[in-house]
Amino acid sequence: MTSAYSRDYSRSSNYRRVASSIAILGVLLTIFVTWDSWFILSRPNRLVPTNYIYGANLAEDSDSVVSQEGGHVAKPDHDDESEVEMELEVDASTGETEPVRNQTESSEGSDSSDCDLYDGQWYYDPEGPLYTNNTCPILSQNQNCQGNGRPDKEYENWRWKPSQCELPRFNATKFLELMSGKTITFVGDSVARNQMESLLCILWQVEVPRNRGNRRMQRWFFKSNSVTIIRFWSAWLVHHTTEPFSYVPDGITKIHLDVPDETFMELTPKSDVVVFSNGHWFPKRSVYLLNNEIVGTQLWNSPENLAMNITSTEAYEISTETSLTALATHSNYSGLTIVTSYSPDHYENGAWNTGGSCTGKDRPLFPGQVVEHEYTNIMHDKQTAGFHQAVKKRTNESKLKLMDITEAFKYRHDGHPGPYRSLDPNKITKRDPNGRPPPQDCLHWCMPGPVDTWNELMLELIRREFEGNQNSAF
Ligand SMILES: *[C@@H]1O[C@H](CO)[C@@H](O)[C@H](O)[C@H]1NC(C)=O
Ligand SMILES: *[C@@H]1O[C@H](CO)[C@@H](O)[C@H](O)[C@H]1NC(C)=O
Ligand SMILES: *[C@@H]1O[C@H](CO)[C@@H](O)[C@H](O)[C@H]1NC(C)=O
Ligand SMILES: *[C@@H]1O[C@H](CO)[C@@H](O)[C@H](O)[C@H]1NC(C)=O
Ligand SMILES: *[C@@H]1O[C@H](CO)[C@@H](O)[C@H](O)[C@H]1NC(C)=O
Ligand SMILES: CC(=O)N[C@H]1CO[C@H](CO)[C@@H](O)[C@@H]1O
Repeated sequence: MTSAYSRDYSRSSNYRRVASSIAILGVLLTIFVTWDSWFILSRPNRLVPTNYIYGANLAEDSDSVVSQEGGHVAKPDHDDESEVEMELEVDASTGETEPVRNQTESSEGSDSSDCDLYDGQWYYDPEGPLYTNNTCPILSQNQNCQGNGRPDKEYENWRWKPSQCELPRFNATKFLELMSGKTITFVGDSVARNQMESLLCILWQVEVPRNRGNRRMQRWFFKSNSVTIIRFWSAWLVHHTTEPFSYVPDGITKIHLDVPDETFMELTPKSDVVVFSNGHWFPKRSVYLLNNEIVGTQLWNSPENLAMNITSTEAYEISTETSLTALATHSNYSGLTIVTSYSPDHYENGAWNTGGSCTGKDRPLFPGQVVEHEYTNIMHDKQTAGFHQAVKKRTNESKLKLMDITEAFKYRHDGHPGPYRSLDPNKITKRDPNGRPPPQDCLHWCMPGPVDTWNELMLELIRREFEGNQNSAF
């Protein structure tokens, strides 16, 4: 810890570039920079009240984070604020857990090959990002923060340092070699797309892929090593329909929590790596079913369902277990499944449509500054629980890993587009005279930006898995 600290201090002072041959200034600078650039991320206990009713609290902000793929905007269920467009891309990966045959979980090792990647701190890296908005032609305009006029840039430079080991800078050549002849598939909502585009941008710097996509999915092929990257949309990971069911009319989404999404069951078993990322659509209006019976509703009430007890967060747990178990017991799947944990948003002092804002955040939070969001913590815990249940049910040779980014990314309130979510030259980027913030996206991540770290973590998981296998095979 001490050595890492001093090493990174020098990087930070580099960055600060406060020319100081004066000793006293240097000392002051040391104190300042040290304090400024380091965060010790402890893992606070999560307080999850047992009798908390989420639905009511979420009625307002749930839709804010919900959007549809392809730029369509999910309309809020209430009338105001329809101008706020959000696309959601959320990754949920929590904790690195290695399933083992006897269903115990691997402990966190202390050597560098299996150190806890999610316990660490952010530090300023003067080397800068892996690509820029000008060198990646496919990044979504909504996450092209620099291209959309965001004035500050420092958020592109903060990198993640696990306490017990190094997280190497993404090596695109290494990734393509490890994935040689293989397919990696991203499944989830707009946060999954955020991560997939980040990966494409990083790889684009060494090789321009061929676009082999179709209407069902995005698909990119890297010829050098025959690597395929696929992404398709599955916001709940389970079967859903809008057709009338029982007393629930047409148009309301019915989510069958115990039936895996048929599209991903068809497409993912052939993959070598599957990356899941979702969660942000659960606050949307919907009706939950188990065994073809209505067991809960979200933002939709009728006299029949008042006593039902499956909330949006429980629905997340059940659907996570369902979808992961379906892969972990599939007779033809032997891949590596990586679950990106729930991605925290940063609407401060309100929700997306009630004055919540991340405007003007230009650096990560300091230790102790994180304001815990109950919903984020509960979603993380529910997802983690669903993950562990799937681990226990696993029957095939596949591997399940939780990429637990939630805690670390609570510190990155600076990493979102904020008001810089479009090219629109007339967009409002400042608070109005009454102090109300402009419409903004505090959920998705700028590219380049913190989301690139997810792929560095993912590469490390893949490396441990594939290199480990190779070593043990010889
Ligand atoms: C489970 O596996 C671990 C690690 O391989 C081993 O130490 C432990 O004894 C096993 N437990 C049972 C009940 O087999
Ligand atoms: C990239 O960002 C810069 C501002 O940093 C901007 O001038 C440029 O137009 C952007 N390029 C693209 C392709 O968005
Ligand atoms: C990246 O990986 C390649 C292939 O494994 C290796 O030859 C190269 O040295 C690596 N580059 C860096 C900067 O580590
Ligand atoms: C919901 O209620 C049923 C019936 O009372 C009970 O069996 C079930 O455990 C409850 N589920 C949750 C998540 O509370
Ligand atoms: C597994 O693959 C075999 C051979 O291609 C196929 O017949 C079978 O239906 C597959 N099983 C599942 C569950 O998809
Ligand atoms: C290699 C292996 O363990 N395959 C199993 C995967 O799961 C299916 C269904 O549960 C089993 O039939 C396979 O034997």
